[in-house]
Amino acid sequence: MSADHDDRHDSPAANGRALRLGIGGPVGSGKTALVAALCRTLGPVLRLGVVTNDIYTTEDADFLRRAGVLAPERIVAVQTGCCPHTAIRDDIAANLDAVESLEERFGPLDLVIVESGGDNLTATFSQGLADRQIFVLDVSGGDKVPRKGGPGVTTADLLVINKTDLAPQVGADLTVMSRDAAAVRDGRPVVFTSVREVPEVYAVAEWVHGIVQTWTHGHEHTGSPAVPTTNP
Ligand SMILES: Nc1nc2c(ncn2[C@@H]2O[C@H](COP(=O)(O)OP(=O)(O)O)[C@@H](O)[C@H]2O)c(=O)[nH]1
Ligand SMILES: [Mg+2]
Repeated sequence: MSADHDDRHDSPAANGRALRLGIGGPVGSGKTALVAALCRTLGPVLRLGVVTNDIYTTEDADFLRRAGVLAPERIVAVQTGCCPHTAIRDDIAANLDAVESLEERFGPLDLVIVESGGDNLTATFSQGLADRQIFVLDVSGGDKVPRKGGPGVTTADLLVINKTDLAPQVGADLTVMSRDAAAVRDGRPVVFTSVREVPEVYAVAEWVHGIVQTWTHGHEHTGSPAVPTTNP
């Protein structure tokens, strides 16, 4: 284990706080499933906190706590009580409070994941809340969705197209989705997942691990503990 690696676990990120990663996308696309998967895969190598957003309930936080993917007190629920996109884009105070309280109580942390309440294709995070964003689409929404674009699809730092296992049932062509996503994303990465079939979500975890390393050290950290990238 390198000296750098020890530093990373004893002190906050070089810029003084954890990377804040927003996960947005339509209701039901698999955001909470992805958060659970990332906690499982990255929990052993990163210090994590999670903030969930629901309109009137704490359903997603409750699900994650029951799943046992992270110490329950590291999962904080924000009840938006309004349009879910408002709470991540316009009036971000409740979410910022939640993120900051996690860092105060459990810091230093490497990564705080903020799951949006789920909305339509237009919801994106304020840059005042999220340093990086993942947008999650769902294959069962149909293969035309990436082509329709929208700010989440086009500008998110990573586009995740989930539920590839359902492609045959809904007649979705993943090649079309891949081509159309590439056409509107100007080189930004796209990853296809089936959280159900491959719950370790290796490619997404590797991408997240990389952005945390860059955030913490200012560059990809070659001595870091590896995230498994291949199926066992
Ligand atoms: N078939 C299939 N179902 C999935 C997959 N990922 C999530 N789901 C299911 O889709 C539903 C919605 O997932 P959830 O994570 O709650 O979506 P969210 O509203 O975006 O947070 C749940 O019943 C999940 O079990 C997947 O890869 N394949
Ligand atoms: Mg959810």
